[in-house]
Amino acid sequence: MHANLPLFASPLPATGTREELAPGAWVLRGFALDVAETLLAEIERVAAASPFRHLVTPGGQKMSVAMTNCGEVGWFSDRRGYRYTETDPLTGKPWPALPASFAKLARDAARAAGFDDYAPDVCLINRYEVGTRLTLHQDHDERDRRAAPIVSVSLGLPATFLFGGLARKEPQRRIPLVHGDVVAWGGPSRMRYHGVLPIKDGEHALTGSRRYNLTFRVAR
Ligand code: MD3
Ligand code: FE
Repeated sequence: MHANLPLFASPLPATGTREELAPGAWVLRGFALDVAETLLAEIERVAAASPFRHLVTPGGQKMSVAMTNCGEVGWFSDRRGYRYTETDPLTGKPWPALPASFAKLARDAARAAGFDDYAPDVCLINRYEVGTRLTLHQDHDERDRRAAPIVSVSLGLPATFLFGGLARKEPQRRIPLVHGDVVAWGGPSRMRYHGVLPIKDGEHALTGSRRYNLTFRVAR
């Protein structure tokens, strides 16, 4: 034990720990830390081809999270509804390919959470500024929704993740997520309600005043 360890408890579990929040829902602390700079550089490349944009919900609300995608399809929303598309409606071109570093991280993380041979066909990239939030929702636009897990990677500013139940009204746990944390949600947790509280003001050495989140899915 180091002599200068603080006497107060650390507010977050240490890097390298693995916690099962509920059956099939795993938090892998710091799992993406050593590839974070590579992931951020790839986000820049993806966004140079398919820029971040604020999508409009079917109800006509502009989302405060800015989004783009890479992979065989991409998640999209407008007044006509939520759906996956093969081309980026903004550019008319196919979504940028899933970088090899993304595919490897998603596969390794899924395996660490007990899901073998994970091969996502899409990565939705969310960009949060200070104050940006994501209201409570379920991810139900994927064709094969019960079989494959979702893997999510947090980069940059910290966030408080809301982890609810299978009904919107169930109480939500608050899970702090920091740079490098990975979560994998499959099996009986795949359809749980979830969201992100407004991002607090701050600065991160690699992302400035932003948070990025990668969510890998098997959409079709
Ligand atoms: C729990 N993104 O893009 S990822 C989303 O931090 C989304 O940007 C959040 O929710 C973010 O749809 C949270 C973690 C996540 C994703 C899907 C889940 C958690 C989940 C599905 C079921 C339960
Ligand atoms: Fe979601």
